[in-house]
Amino acid sequence: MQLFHAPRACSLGIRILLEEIGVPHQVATIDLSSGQQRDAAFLAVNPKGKVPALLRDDGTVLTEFQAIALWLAWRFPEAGLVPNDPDAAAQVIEAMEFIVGTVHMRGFALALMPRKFVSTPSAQEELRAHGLRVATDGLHHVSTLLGEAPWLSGSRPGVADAALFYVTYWAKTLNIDLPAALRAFYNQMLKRPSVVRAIDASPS
Ligand SMILES: N[C@@H](CCC(=O)N[C@@H](CS)C(=O)NCC(=O)O)C(=O)O
Repeated sequence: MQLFHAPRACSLGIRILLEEIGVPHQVATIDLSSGQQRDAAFLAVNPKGKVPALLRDDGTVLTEFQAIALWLAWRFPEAGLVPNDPDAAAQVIEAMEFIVGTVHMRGFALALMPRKFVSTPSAQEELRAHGLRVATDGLHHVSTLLGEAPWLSGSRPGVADAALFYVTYWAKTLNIDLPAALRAFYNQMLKRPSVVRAIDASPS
């Protein structure tokens, strides 16, 4: 398998899942800052011009964080990345969808790159502030979902935790004050060999 990944991007979460599973894989680094995601070679892999994209051993490509994360969880059930019980699994998927669909796409995406959406400096500032509010409120919501538990996905970090890690990683870079439960989560994740390998192996 080959993961198309960009340093510090949401594909970091998929990289962590591949490391948690321990499956051999290659990583192709896409330089988003130079616009490599719009090069013909990458658009041939993912016409949407986004990471993560996962080239599987049968030659097919899977895109979208949640689809890739769940495919990995189901393809490698021994890794325990999603609960077997349908009710517990649905709750984990609900949390992952909220983190990716809302905290990332409607929060951090606007806070980090307002110029992609509006052109004037004042509109960009307004959008940045709005994105930060959505991201911060969303992180507080996820913190209540986590409560006293160490992980969102069950007895070990799984699909929702991989998503939570990359948004808390972004929160740290923006100096957002994390709720205590998320600070504890983040610090525990940083101790995991999978996370150390995924971060260290990412050129910055
Ligand atoms: N809905 C997609 C979003 C992926 C996404 O937004 N990826 C960003 C990096 S975090 C990207 O590739 N951005 C490049 C661009 O938009 O040009 C998913 O869940 O995988």
